[in-house]
Amino acid sequence: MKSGIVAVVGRANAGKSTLVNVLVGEKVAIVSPKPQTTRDRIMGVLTTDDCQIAFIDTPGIYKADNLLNSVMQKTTADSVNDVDLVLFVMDAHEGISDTDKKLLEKYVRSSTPTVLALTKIDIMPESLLIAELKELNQMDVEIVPVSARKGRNVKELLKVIKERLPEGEKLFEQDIVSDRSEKFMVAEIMREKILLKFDKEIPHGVAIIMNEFALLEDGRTYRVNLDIVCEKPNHKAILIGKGGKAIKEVSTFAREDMEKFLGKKVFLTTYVKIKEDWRNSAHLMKEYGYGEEV
Ligand SMILES: Nc1nc2c(ncn2[C@@H]2O[C@H](COP(=O)(O)OP(=O)(O)O)[C@@H](O)[C@H]2O)c(=O)[nH]1
Ligand SMILES: [Mg+2]
Repeated sequence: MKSGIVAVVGRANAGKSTLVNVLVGEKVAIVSPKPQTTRDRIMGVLTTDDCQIAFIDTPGIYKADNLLNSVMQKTTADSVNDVDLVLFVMDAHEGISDTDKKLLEKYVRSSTPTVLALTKIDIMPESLLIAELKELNQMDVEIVPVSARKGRNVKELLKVIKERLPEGEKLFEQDIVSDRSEKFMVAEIMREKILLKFDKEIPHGVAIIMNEFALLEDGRTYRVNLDIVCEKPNHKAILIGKGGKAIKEVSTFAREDMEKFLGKKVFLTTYVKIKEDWRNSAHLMKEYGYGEEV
């Protein structure tokens, strides 16, 4: 059987997490239209009759402007060491820049096999895709155009990846789909809804702290109590909204998705707190679980 570890890299917002979720067949990473949605390295595992592939979703590549971002960059860089294959994801509908090409070249020249996924083909004209394929033609890399959102050509991509992986035994148990706990995903779902609802700096300055994540005795209900940590008093005011309207709305969305994810009822309580400039505090970041192996 084929077995291996695949690092998923590319620019922020390229569509890496969406693609990993589709490849694995379950939601292992949260997705939003904003860059820097993924803060940690998250592993999603696909096990079939003839292969086991562990995809490592990464925060992606961009310029770091605070300590949290630098830690995320290091996470991305570390992830490509000791893997069997690099899956480079490019947002094809955005167009391909020289920077993209240079970055890709770096991976292509390395000793690790690299596959390029050109994604978001559902929202671009075919003529642009053809032009891009032509432009990338001289590079020594297998290119697979896909749409993660529509599930187009994902099977083909999987086939190309599989062909390039070594023969080996399973590294993980059959039924493992992620290296993250349910508690972690529930916190991430809260963060995803905040990313979807609020703009600009607010969601990027938010961390979620889980105070309680417990299955009640009835076996059907989780009690979830969490803090939404933000950076400034005016952020707190916006997060809560007039008469608590905003936080109520976002909590309802989060609860519904948590219930779907856990397959149980969720009793969710949230509290908004301020920790000024936590993204530049090594000790607070550690407390919130960033930059450390889990
Ligand atoms: N139309 C379209 N949008 C996509 C596709 N893949 C991802 N997106 C969107 O692109 C945005 C960024 O996706 P995400 O997976 O979070 O990107 P990441 O930062 O690389 O992990 C989200 O709004 C996604 O819904 C796709 O195949 N087609
Ligand atoms: Mg992501």
